[in-house]
Amino acid sequence: MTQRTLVLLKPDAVRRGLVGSILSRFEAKGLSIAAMELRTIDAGLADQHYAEHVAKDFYPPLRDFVTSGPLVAVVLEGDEAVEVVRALNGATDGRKAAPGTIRGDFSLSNRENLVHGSDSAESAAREIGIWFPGL
Ligand code: RTP
Ligand code: MG
Repeated sequence: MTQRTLVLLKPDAVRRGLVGSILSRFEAKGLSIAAMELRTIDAGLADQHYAEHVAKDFYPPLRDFVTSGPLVAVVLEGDEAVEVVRALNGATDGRKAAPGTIRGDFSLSNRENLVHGSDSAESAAREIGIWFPGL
C-alpha cells in the first residue's frame, strides 16, 4: 500500500555534509520525494514533533540537538514507506545499528543518529501535519 512518511535529516547530517548521500539511499530504494525543506526549528516545534518524548530524561539534550542548526524535513512516498524507511535508517543507536543501514554506516551515537522516520502510519499523518500543513 502506498504510504507517506516524515523523514528528518537531522542537524548532524547537514553539518557533516551527508544530506546527498542519505537522500540517495532513499531515492535508490525507489521512494519519491513529495515535499522537502531546509529549516531551523525552535523548541516549540521540537516539542510538538517529539510529543511522546518531552517528559523523558533524554529529551532536553535531544531538543538542544535538533534545534542546533538547519535540518532537512522530507516527506517520502512509496509502497510501505513507513516500514521501509525505518529499515533503511537502522536501529536508534548508531553503535548498534546494522552495517548497511544509514545509522549503521554513518553514526556512532545514540542521539546524533542522522535521521528520523515516522514509526507508524498514524505518526506519519500527525508529523506531516506538523511539518507540512496542507500537504
Ligand atoms: P526517530 O524517532 O528519530 O526516528 O528514532 P527512533 O524512533 O529510532 O528513536 P526514538 O525512541 O523515537 O527516539 C527519538 C530520538 O531521540 C534520541 N534518543 N536519545 N537515550 C538517549 O539518549 C536517546 N534515546 C533516543 C535519538 O536521536 C532518537 O532518534
Ligand atoms: Mg521515534
